[in-house]
Amino acid sequence: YIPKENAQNYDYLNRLLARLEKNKSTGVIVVSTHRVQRKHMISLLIRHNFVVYDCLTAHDAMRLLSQHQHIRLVITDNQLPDMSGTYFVSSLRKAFSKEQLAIMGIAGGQGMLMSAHFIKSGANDFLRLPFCHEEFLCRVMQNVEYIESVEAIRRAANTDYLTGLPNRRHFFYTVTVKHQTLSNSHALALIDLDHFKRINDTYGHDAGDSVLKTVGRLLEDAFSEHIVARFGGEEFCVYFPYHDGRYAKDQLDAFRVTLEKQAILVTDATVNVTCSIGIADHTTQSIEELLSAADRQLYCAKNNGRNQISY
Ligand code: GH3
Ligand code: MG
Ligand code: MG
Ligand code: MG
Repeated sequence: YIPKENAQNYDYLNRLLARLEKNKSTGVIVVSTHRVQRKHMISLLIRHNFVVYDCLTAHDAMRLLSQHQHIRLVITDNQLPDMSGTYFVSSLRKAFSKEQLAIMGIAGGQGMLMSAHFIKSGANDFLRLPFCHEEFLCRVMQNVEYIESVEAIRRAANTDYLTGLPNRRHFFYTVTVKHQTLSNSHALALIDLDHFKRINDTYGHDAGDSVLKTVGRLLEDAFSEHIVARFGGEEFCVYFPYHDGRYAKDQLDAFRVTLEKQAILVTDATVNVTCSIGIADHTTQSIEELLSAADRQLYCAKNNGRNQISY
């Protein structure tokens, strides 16, 4: 729906087109027992490219949410066959925060407090029936865009800007969660590039950056089944949630040889770089303890002449 006053505004139209493209991968659930009103909302959403799920009960909606990752918005009526809309909202909030999933309550009639009830139960928004198309769509877009911008901020906060790998903060978060749910063996490897300062000094900082990107990509390719992160500077980390140090050592030794042989193209030269690796494993240790043990091993690898693993 393009309002007349925006028909000649190309900036607006471009944004709208981009939005319509994004909507193709955005799921919206509509829960209501009112057939006419439900079909009406669904047809508006479909016309705007959303992937729409048509639900009669709160339980149907909950099942869909557990099956599909791309749902960003739930629109719910207040009178559902299995529970009230506000109860449904508070149940959803136990599993999804306001930043993960937007919920919009809808209700008609004289009950002026309905909007407050919905919002107190955890809804992001409320729309009174009967609604006008444009307000409905504006609110839908606004709620979906809110969830997307929180996702974008979260992604940026968890990613290392240079290499695109998870950063130290994200690494700790993922690994701590994994560690709590696992009792099997696990191992951690710290990988530090050798004499990296010389690369910066000889070829310049941009060349150093290219080398870091290449090493990040090589690590990502080699350890895609494990958890790789850039720890800071020229230091990377691989966590093996299901394996011991012996396994990690074999894998990393192969990586060490690959890296040693790899000619890395920078602006007008090719450079070679080696790395030193410290590995630690122990089921009973906390991640912090594991990390300092790996760091001690890394120190040994450096002291013993670099381009080697210490375990
Ligand atoms: P060692 O073998 O003992 O590890 O020597 P090294 O030179 O690798 O270690 P050192 O800690 O002395 O120097 C690390 C260098 O890494 C210094 C710093 O300028 C460089 N560095 C850290 N982060 C970046 C980055 O994001 N980009 C570039 N180009 N260089 C970086
Ligand atoms: Mg150093
Ligand atoms: Mg180094
Ligand atoms: Mg270092």
